[in-house]
Amino acid sequence: MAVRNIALAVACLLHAGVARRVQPEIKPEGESQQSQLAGQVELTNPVEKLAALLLESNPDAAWQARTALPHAGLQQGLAVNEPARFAALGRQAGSRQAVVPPRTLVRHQDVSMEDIDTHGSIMTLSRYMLEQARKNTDLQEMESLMTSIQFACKQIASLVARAGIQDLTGLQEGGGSVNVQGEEQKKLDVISNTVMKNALRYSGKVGVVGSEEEDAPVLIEEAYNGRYAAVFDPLDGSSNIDAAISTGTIFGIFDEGEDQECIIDDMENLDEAEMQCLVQTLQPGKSLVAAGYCMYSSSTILVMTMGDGVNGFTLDPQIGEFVLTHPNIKIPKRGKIYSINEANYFDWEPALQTYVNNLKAGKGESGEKYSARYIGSMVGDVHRTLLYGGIFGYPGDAKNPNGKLRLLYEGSPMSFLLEQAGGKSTTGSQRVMDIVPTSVHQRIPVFLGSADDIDEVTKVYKEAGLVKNY
Ligand code: AFP
Repeated sequence: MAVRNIALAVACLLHAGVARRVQPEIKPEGESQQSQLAGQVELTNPVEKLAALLLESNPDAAWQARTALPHAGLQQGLAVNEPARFAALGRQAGSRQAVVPPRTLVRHQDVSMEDIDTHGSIMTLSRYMLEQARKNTDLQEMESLMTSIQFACKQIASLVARAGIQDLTGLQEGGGSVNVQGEEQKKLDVISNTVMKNALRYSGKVGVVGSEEEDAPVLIEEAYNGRYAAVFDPLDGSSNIDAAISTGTIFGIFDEGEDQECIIDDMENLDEAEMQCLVQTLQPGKSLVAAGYCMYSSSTILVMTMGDGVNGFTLDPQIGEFVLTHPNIKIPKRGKIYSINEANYFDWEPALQTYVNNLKAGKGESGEKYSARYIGSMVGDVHRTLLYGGIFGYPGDAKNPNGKLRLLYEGSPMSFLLEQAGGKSTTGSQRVMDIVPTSVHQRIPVFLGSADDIDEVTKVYKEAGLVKNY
């Protein structure tokens, strides 16, 4: 903790511009660095004094403080100043070696001002949204909404990361808590739903939310009511949570405009007409104005589209911000991976069985032998598909003719993203984005991925006469 405070103090002073960096000239090998530096030191400003004191009182802490600093420029500032402080304090050259392990020594020539400036101009999600809103004033409300969504993602990421420590694994109420779809709720399903719902509510931009964990759409009270309708799955893949495997939040945003209004007397006891009104606010995927997911994995990644391409932002835990790491994602036109729960093989249509067998044997259209990858968390499987290409699917089968995935908060938002990245999405015979929802938790079969892979599976369905409209 003390080290962190020291680091912060030094960082603040450096950041405030009080640091005058000593630029030691690096002389040929063999010449004492201490002698190079001694003549250049003036302990005149606060940061130099602070650094000198720090090194004098606790060289180890100073070293740790430097390594704890998140900013490369600041690290460099200390690294450059360290030898100077030692020289000024009359220490021996050998003691510098003891404090600064050579493997991590940052030499000032290695980091240019351009590098430091680049760090200063990181494209965070907040900045990205601000810039979009500046270019297009229609997006100003979306900017506020995305601020709330990214905040919820950070909260859920933190909960997921600490689930094993904070007793957040396992079933809600020790078991027996079941959502409207008959699925047992995990503790984190319920908490994540509240986090997401509150974030959307207090954004003041959302009028109605539809969630996997809510029986019916929830109308936001008038004080916070806004123009958008939001649909989400707060913690998709939560059956993986106890094993610390990837999970994610999926969201989609519809623009309802100011006109659509449902008058609800009692949210707890909706009558049929009120229910219909709320359901009507939920639309086909092609009406989405934004969609995305947050993936909680080895890193937390937020991937989103507002209908003009797909961008991915990685949460930098050192600064607590989502940083643009995957600009303008484009899915490969054809992949070599299929991602499908093959345990359902014997319930599939024979045409689908043949299609997958062909992929495995290298007898599909591409002639390539495919690899299988399946996490069982749609967000993780779709994220990999987006980056590497191939096909992800949860088809209908003999037991579940409509498959498992939900149209509103899984199929549609993911299809929007995939299409925006140059991929495609189908039920096998119908574009997912065209399907008008008939209920909040409607299930549909989904195949999504590389354009050529989806064209191939669509052809298989067509040739087998497997045509169905949802
Ligand atoms: P859970 O949220 O219950 O873990 O379900 C995850 C999911 O909805 C989706 O993320 C997966 O792609 C799919 O179900 C996995 O289903 P199977 O376990 O039947 O393969």
